Amino acid sequence: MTDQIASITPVATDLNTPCSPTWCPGCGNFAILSAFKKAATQEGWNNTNTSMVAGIGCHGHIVNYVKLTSVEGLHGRAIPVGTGIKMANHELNVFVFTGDGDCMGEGGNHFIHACRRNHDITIVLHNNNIYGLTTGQTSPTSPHNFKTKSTPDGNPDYPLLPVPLAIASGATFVAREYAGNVKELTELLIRANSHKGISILEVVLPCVSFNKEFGAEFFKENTYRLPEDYDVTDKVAAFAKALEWGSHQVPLGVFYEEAKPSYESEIPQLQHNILLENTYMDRDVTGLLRKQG
Ligand SMILES: Cc1ncc(C[n+]2csc(CCOP(=O)(O)OP(=O)(O)O)c2C)c(N)n1
Ligand code: SF4
Repeated sequence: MTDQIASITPVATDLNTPCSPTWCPGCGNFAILSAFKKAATQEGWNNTNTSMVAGIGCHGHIVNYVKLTSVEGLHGRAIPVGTGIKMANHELNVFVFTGDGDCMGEGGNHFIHACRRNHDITIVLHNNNIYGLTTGQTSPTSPHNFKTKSTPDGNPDYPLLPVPLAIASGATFVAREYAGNVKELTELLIRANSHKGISILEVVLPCVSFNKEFGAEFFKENTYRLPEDYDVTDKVAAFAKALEWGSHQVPLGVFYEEAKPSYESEIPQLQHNILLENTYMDRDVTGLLRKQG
């Protein structure tokens, strides 16, 4: 951020806010909050250099518990708010926190196009495979035959898998972590933010109140780490790994990474200074608006 804007923005001295989390005891969102605060403290993310955006859902409450400049968008619309912030000031670190309902349902279109455009932002997708805030309905990532109050006879739909969708849509950094692995998640948040281009970080987490199928036990028993010799630049292999989901078969780690110019780095108006500081000529546009006769 430029000196002028920094001088009028008071820097938060710590990341705590007066709000206490209202999540259910045992909710995986606590671990994501903890990892994000650790990463922010380590990297010096503060309210002059970092912005948080969240969608609507339990995940979205995270913005209330970190003292950084933030916006809680409409349900499904967190990503366009995040890309808008990045366009206005591309020097900011921009984190979008979204849920499986928020991002894969109403926000699905935004997700695909943000991946395709390679905006230089980080999307943290809190995937608990259910609508938590609205008290436990089937979401786009819920498994086939999954029973919830909205599908009491079993989910007739098949799930969307965010990792292969991100890779297929053109994302240049795609990873998955379990919320309970706070150390690894902290490192991934830092790595995702330093990647130039879009970073999709799917964080699988328990919703202890409404999803009894994917609890901490499930993730403990069924996740494994991608091996050290795994080649993150091999897109075809990444896609095959990304399709793995099931018993003893949920890979964690970085699936895919590609060096490619970010959207912002290719926009001419962003090459000299941030858009917020551009001066505009006072143009007379009445001729443009006049009806051609
Ligand atoms: C435009 C709009 N559509 C639907 C809703 C209702 N709504 C609020 S949160 C939510 C689902 C949240 O699920 P998810 O995004 O997975 O987040 P979680 O609560 O599980 O963190 C829905 C459908 C809304 N608030 N606004
Ligand atoms: S309903 Fe689920 S996601 Fe929401 S706070 Fe409770 S445990 Fe967490």
